[in-house]
Amino acid sequence: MGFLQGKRALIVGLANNHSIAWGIARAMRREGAELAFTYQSEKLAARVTALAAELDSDIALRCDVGSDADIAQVFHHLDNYWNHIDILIHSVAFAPASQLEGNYIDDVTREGFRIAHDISSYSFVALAKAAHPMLRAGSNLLAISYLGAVRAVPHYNVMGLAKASLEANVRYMAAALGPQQIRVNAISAGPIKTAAAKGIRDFNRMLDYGARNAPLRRNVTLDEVGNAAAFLCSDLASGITGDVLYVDAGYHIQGMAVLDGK
Ligand code: 0WE
Repeated sequence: MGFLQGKRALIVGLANNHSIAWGIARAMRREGAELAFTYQSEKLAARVTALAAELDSDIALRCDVGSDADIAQVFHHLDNYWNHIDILIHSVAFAPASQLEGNYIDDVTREGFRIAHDISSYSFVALAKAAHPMLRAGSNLLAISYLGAVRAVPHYNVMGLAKASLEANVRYMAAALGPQQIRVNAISAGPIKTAAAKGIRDFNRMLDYGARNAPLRRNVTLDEVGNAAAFLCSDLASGITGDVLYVDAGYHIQGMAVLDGK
């Protein structure tokens, strides 16, 4: 029997079969969870519905996390299928493309800052607020972060501030929900070639740099992030809350780039 048998997971942020959300969904389904999904816009409806079906789910609901009305609708609809939610996955980030290149000081704008923080951080607590009536003791919330939250990564720019906010959100949410035995954590994933990554200049070079300099001398896979997510949201991790677990082939522990390629 899987270690998520009988658990119900709502997964926000699935776009295609390269999404981190897909790695998480697969691992959770393998461990016995029942799944529901949201998708950002009508143009993703058919694809997400088909992916949901691959994992035996017939629940795919439209939700733009920038809209409180959309978020309210999701839980209103979900109420028809489920009477509680055990797991909520937030795997969503966005900043306008102009914010993810060039010099931080030169290129950051008030609007870019606002959008990055709204979609990438506020949306996590907005979903938690709306989900709250369906959560119960033992429920788990999980967000996906990146090293740029705590280190200055070239070109990550205002997304780094938004991920720092997301990680602080994890701590404040964990503190607020802990007394109800609801846990909140994040995974800080190493770079992965997702659809979002395709819009980023020099992404292949970043992947290559990571693979040459991480202790494991490679990048991480969707399955590795998925497995860690399944663990954190399971009763196996019942003592862990408010934390950020690095799933990055060890990259973040290095103090210097590898010398001479060794
Ligand atoms: O969080 C991210 C990227 C998320 C993201 C991606 C896009 C591309 C398309 C947010 N907003 C947008 N907006 C778009 O218009 N990552 C961890 C991947 C990533 O992105 C980078 C990275 C890494 C790693 C950007 C610059 C430098 C490194």
